[in-house]
Amino acid sequence: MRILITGTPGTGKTCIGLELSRRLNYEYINLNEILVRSGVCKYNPDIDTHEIADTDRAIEIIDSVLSRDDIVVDTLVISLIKPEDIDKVVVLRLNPKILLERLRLRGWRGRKLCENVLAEILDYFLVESINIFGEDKVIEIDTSNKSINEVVNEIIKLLSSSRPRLGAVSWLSSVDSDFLVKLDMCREGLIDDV
Ligand code: DAT
Repeated sequence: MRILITGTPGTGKTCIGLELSRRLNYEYINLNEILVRSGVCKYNPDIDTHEIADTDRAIEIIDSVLSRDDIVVDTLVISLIKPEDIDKVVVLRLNPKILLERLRLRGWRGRKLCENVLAEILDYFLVESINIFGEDKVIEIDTSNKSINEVVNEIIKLLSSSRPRLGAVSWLSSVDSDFLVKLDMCREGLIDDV
């Protein structure tokens, strides 16, 4: 089986992907790292992020990575992946307030920090995953206040179920509007922090 693990930065893709691959005896592949190391990305200092600059070469690399079987692929780059190459997509979710603190611990500030927390609130990776792979393949997991082992147990249980698992969270209805406004102002550069 080829499993994709995705979600906003800081939701636990690397930790959970590594543990999931160990438990399933699958190979763990960090696709973001492979793409950055292969030189197809360009660093954008304005948003302090690597962006894909050579799309054709990136697709070639992704195709070659996905020619293997029994893999857990950790990635933020889902738009270049062919849906037929993936069996299941695990989308990790995390309470935005916990995510904010985790990303702060990483040293993220200002626009980059707020943009990512807003992406989590607005279900960005969930919506993208459903659009690209179809809801039958998507498993959405709320990781908030759960250990890595608890999350991995939940994923393994859901992988063997034929039913999709969506609607795990609804951050937009639970965050207060003040917080949302501040995040948006920070993303726009109007304030330095939330
Ligand atoms: P990602 O790969 O999505 O950016 P990560 O795996 O690097 O995320 O995890 C980000 C940080 O959060 C890292 O310090 C480990 C911690 N973490 C991950 N999953 C966790 C969990 N379920 N409980 C507590 N901390 C967790």
